[in-house]
Amino acid sequence: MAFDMNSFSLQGKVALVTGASHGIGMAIAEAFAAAGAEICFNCSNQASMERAVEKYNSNGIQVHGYVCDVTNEDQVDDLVSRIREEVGIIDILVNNAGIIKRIPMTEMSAEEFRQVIDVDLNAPFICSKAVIPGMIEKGHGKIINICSMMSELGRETVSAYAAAKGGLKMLTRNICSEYGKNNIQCNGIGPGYIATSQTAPLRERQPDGSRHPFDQFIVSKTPADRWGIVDDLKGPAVFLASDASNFVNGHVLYVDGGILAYIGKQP
Ligand code: NAP
Ligand code: GCO
Repeated sequence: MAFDMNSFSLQGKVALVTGASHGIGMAIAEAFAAAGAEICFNCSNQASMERAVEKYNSNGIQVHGYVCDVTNEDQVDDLVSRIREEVGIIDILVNNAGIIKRIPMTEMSAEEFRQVIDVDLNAPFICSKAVIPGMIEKGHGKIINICSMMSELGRETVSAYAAAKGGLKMLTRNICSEYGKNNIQCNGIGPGYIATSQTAPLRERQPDGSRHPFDQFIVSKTPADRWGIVDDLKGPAVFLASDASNFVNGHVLYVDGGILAYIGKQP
């Protein structure tokens, strides 16, 4: 059968990208809009949401912006209901909202650990659980979980984040296992080290003007010889949100410039 490039189109689809007030989420939402989707996004506060709507609009993108704490099940259920009334049943969910706390494990409080697990793992469960019934009703759905290098690797100070992102990889596989029969595909995207506000502390110039040691370390570990940028995630996200990936399920697509494949430059 001749390949139809329209299989990459998101025309007529309703997408919810959580935490898309900036960074990776905003880039994915922009890509989905370019592919024809109707864009809904949420973030944690009104000011951030309003700034983001202005930014989308300045780029010619109409969006539906909402304030919703993804860790609060009642707020998420209300969000999904509102979107259904105002826009339509959600076809594509991207669980992107996330936080990180870089604290040595023995100095991290249990509450701080729980906060990271809550946003980075419990919230994707809550949001996925809220949208799956509508996807079953429509006969199709796409869930994309934004995982991480830390779904595969650990490093000092990110115990909560790695535990959450490792769990998110397995939640991805479980949603695939449980709802694949309903024509719902659940995959992950594992960004490498991407230049956003979340990683800004790892790229800060030193007092003497030199590059942050971690910045140099990451570039040395990346075959692409650079940090990723949010635009690097656009194509993979559209692919996993589109009909072009209807037989791809339970997979984590690493968009990392090759870090996971590479032992690292000889010192
Ligand atoms: P970011 O710039 O810190 O943005 C995080 C987003 O999540 C913001 O929109 C924030 O909303 C939202 N958010 C946080 N807590 C929330 C909550 N409780 N309810 C609703 N929204 C909430 O992060 P990023 O670098 O773009 O990362 C986005 C995702 O990619 C995260 O899951 C992160 O773990 C993952 N990731 C990032 C990298 C990287 O190198 N940057 C690599 C791999 C994976 P506000 O604007 O209201 O704060
Ligand atoms: C860190 C970074 C990473 C990135 C990303 C890598 O402190 O190691 O924040 O965790 O955010 O998750 O894929």
